[in-house]
Amino acid sequence: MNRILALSLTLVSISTQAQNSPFIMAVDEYVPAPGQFINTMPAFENGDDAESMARKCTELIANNAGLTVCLGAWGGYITFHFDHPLVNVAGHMDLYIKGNAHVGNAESGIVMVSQDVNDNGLPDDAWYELSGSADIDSSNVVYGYELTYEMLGDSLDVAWKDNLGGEGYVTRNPFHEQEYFPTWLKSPLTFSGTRLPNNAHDTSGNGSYWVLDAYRYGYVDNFPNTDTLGCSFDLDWAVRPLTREAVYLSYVDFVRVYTALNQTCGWIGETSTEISGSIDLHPDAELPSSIESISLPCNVRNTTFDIFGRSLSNNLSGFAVKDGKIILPR
Ligand SMILES: [Ca+2]
Ligand SMILES: [Ca+2]
Ligand SMILES: [Ca+2]
Repeated sequence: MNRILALSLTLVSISTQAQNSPFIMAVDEYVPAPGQFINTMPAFENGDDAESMARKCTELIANNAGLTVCLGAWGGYITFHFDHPLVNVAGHMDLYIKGNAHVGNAESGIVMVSQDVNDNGLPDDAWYELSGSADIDSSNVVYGYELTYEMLGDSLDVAWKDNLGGEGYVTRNPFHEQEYFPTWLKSPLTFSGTRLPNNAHDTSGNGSYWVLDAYRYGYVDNFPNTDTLGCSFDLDWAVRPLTREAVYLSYVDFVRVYTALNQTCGWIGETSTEISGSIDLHPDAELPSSIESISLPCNVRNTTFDIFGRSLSNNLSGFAVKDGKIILPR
């Protein structure tokens, strides 16, 4: 074999090994609500703007970096994408998302998904929510919730008012001295979405020990990362945010996570979802060939779930979480 032929064969074998990355490629948007870890996870520095803050989030959570971004109080969100569309494989969970929950500290966030319908590479198309267990288990979920945060001055508690007549503060505490309002964003700051019923209990009776119960399934930062099934999501759960009508999505291009609880737990402060990574559970699945098969509204979900909301057929034994990193099978 001559050297040129050997070289070309090597190139062919490299190109056939090229495959989609299962990890987040980049963060598109980071719009947190106020909170005690805002401006520190990631750190705001003078001159930072929305673009540079999103880039800092990319450095923290893309490519299995395994560090953590804080979304702040209710409504705060992050949007990210992979280097390929995420395919909805029938009968299987499609997406795993890492938070930093431990048992008794569920700071649950809702997942939204979107297709780049106008094909401009930006997350500016219709959004759908992945319906979690509270939609079934509770009559106290608020859909169409809207909340506005207002900065009252530097280093003061941040005021909020909602569309139900409620109001309160994201209160400061002695452990975190920086500004709690996201410095690069303008006040007032309004969010809309779904509000989950409060999950916190002061089990001590004197405010010293708070427990935040996990919901059964379907939320980020709700179970420890080692519970791979509990941290996984099926695109078959997609619904229209207000009507909760099920929508069949054969793939999505963008994923968003937002803090779904509006509660403050004494000295531990406001509840805020954290995210520290995500993986596509089947990065080499084939995209649907027909454009007609995309986003057909329907009223019936195709997959059957058990009482815990888990697909009766799933394929999640292939990876583990160790030292904050996701370990994929060889
Ligand atoms: Ca699926
Ligand atoms: Ca958390
Ligand atoms: Ca778009």
